[in-house]
Amino acid sequence: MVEIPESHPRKSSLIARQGIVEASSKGLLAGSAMIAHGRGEAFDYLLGERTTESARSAIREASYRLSSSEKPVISVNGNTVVLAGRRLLRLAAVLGCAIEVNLYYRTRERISGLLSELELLRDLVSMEDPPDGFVGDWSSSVKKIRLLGKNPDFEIAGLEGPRSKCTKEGIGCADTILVPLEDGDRCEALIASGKEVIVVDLNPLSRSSRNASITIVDEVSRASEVMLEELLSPVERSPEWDNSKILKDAIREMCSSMTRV
Ligand code: PTJ
Repeated sequence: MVEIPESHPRKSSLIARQGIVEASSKGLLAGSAMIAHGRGEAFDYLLGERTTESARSAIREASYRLSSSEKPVISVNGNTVVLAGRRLLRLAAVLGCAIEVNLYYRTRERISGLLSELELLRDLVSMEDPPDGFVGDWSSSVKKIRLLGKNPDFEIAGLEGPRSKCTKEGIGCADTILVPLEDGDRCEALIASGKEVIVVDLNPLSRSSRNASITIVDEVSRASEVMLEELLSPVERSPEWDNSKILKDAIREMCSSMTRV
């Protein structure tokens, strides 16, 4: 592992890359994971690698819907576990919900490997300090998080092949799903099956971004940190949610960063 000096202006981006490279060499990621990551980085560069005001309002609305839903679930793929696994476990402990490993390029080995990774992280998170504002027994809330995905017993209607496989206990029965880096087809199918779908995607033009109930145009690990803060503050629902406005705001932010050159 290369030592990255504290003063390096792109330290967090380089650490994220290292994580992706290492996980890839362990066989945890899809073959195209680095391409997806690179695309995300390019959009993030245009956003100024920060959570914009409109992304924060999407995170606030998403927090409201997740905390007021009956059966929320967090769906994770390979890139998401590597970049934001620890932070999403903290979210799951606060929400009292399960995390399901659900892959686009599904193999039994990757599912097992990613679940083992999450089990390790769950042990570490259970020993961390609780987030500010959390009430209850942190360690037992973390240890209780169900990690699903190994034994799929349900199919997402309208999708063919291995990517339709999921568990009834998790995605199958959920009313609200947080799905970072989602595939466009699956996002459409989940929406069509009546679920609220909250997507985190740095690309405001992707089909997932355009189809989701709420789109958080932000980097997944950053967005997860902000969501934890929002979940632990009193959250309110917007009277009327206009997701297309969020996408337009993100595109405007990106265009204005280019004209500042
Ligand atoms: O682990 P698997 O098998 O489920 O496969 C995962 C990938 C990501 C390889 C697969 O779902 C895929 O090919 O995704 P796409 O179609 O390339 O879409 C990924 C989207 O996520 C793109 O729109 C990227 O801009 C965006 N993205 C990439 N990295 C991040 C991101 N969004 C938020 N945070 C990131 N760190």
